[in-house]
Amino acid sequence: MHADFNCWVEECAALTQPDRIHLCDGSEEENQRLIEQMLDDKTLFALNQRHYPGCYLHRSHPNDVARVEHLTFICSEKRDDAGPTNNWMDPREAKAKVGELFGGCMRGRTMYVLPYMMGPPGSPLSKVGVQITDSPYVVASTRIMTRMGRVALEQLERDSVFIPGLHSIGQLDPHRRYILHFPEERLIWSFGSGYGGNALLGKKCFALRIASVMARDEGWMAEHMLILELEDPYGETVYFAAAFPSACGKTNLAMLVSPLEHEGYRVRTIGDDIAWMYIGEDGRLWAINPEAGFFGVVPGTSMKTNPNALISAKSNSLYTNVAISDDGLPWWEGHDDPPYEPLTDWKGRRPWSGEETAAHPNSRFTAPAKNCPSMSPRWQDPQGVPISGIIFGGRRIRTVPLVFESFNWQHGTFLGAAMASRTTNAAMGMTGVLRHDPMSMLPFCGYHMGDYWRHWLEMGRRLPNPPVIFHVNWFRQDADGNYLWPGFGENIRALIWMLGRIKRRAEAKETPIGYVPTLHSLHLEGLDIKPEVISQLLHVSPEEWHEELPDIEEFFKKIGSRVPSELWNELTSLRERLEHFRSMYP
Ligand code: SAT
Ligand code: MN
Repeated sequence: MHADFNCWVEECAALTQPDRIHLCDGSEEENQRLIEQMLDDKTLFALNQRHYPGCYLHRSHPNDVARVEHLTFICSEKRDDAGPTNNWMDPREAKAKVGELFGGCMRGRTMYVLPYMMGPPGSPLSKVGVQITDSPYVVASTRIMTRMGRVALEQLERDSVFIPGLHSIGQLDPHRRYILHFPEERLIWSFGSGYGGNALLGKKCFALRIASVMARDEGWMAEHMLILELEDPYGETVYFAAAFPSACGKTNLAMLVSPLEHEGYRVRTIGDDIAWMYIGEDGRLWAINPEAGFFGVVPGTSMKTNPNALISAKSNSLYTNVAISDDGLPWWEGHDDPPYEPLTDWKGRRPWSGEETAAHPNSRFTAPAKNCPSMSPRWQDPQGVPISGIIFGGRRIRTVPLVFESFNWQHGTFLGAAMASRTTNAAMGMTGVLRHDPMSMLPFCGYHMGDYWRHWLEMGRRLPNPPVIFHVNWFRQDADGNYLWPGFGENIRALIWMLGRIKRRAEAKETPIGYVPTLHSLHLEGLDIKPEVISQLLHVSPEEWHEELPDIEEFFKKIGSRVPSELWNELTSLRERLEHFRSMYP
């Protein structure tokens, strides 16, 4: 093994003073031993092994149920390089302050060393991480979410480069909780939380925050995007990458069950959360899914909304913070069955009183991707898949049509930069408030947002054959607050229109915001929806869009002087197009 690896382990051991060190090989036996141990100390509870073989419930500390954006820091040398959307801490100060918390924190505990690989073996984009942790739950989760153990060690032997990450659950004290990223050093420190997004360092910390910095420096992209394959009736496939904020349906879209399968339209999954993308020799953008599992939101998941997710989590999966029946069946709000009786709620209270939700709103399943019936045969292709369309979306109740197409890459980048969404339970804090979430990367971009946008524009200039950029909104409501669009499987109708645009056969109407489907260009056969509703869904109101402008302007001003002039120009052009439209159709 390379010296750096040993240095890293020794350095962490010297700091945290564990009683034992265990280097994880990722094997079945090792996993079984850990599970036994967690069952003994009640970190895990077995689910009904007949219906859910190899599945377990974990109850987190009740104050440790989501990402903590206010405790997440980018510790770049210069404050300005973290930008106004990130919390910043001076790297030396961070190391002193949090180093003190790490000091001796693993006394009496085992320190696990997890070599893991992000990306399929043999991919030019795959990268190794080595996470140190004192949480067996994190070990078991990382084994599902990444390629952990032997493959990663082999890769390390060939090429000693890895991203180090140090994690301890500490005392799970929210006042002693820090998620730190050192972008120049490519280092991650996470203290005081066992929750996925804070503790599975391969995911948001490495594959997005650190990787976004590496991608900027090396000329590729690390994005908060699902990747899906759409097959059409001619058997041709195209690939989309889609960015939606956390808990806005990325997993559902990636695993969509087509209501038009009899016609030959079908969706398959490549990934549900993160895309690493590079420019291929053919001048197209190619994407891999760096992960090997799903960390999905449980509530609302049912045979109706996402059967593939349910099937994925039927075996060898972890459930965190769901409710459970006496015979070990998991239950959550939005389950196909009515609540089992008696039910034990996510905090372990039996019977569930019904005062609070039985499952935590951000309860999660951690499931191996290979369990998922909709995985594409190409999901582990080392070259990745060529992306023909990029989709941005969020939760918007008004203003934003069901689907529209940007005029070009620069305009599409502007759409991504200006996007906003209502907040969800995936992070601690207020839910349901509209906030800007550019490219759904607000909590995940490891550097200055203005520079990130510049990188997007730069990538576009370097792509002879760029994907077409679209924007969607499944969440538009009527005046009474009813959703206008059925969503879920029917979202394929928007995908089919996008495919038609890529293949230059679908019609569109040019509007000030971009190309919007004409009524008849959407494939709506078999869908019981009134033409008036479709018109409402596709409506572009210049007044409503005009009201967005000050907001976008204010957001760009907040990002400051590093906003590329191209995006300011796009804002000006949008304003002019809206005004022109209003003067023509007063
Ligand atoms: O909680 S995670 O950060 O892992 C998932 C998400 O919020 O997107
Ligand atoms: Mn996510």
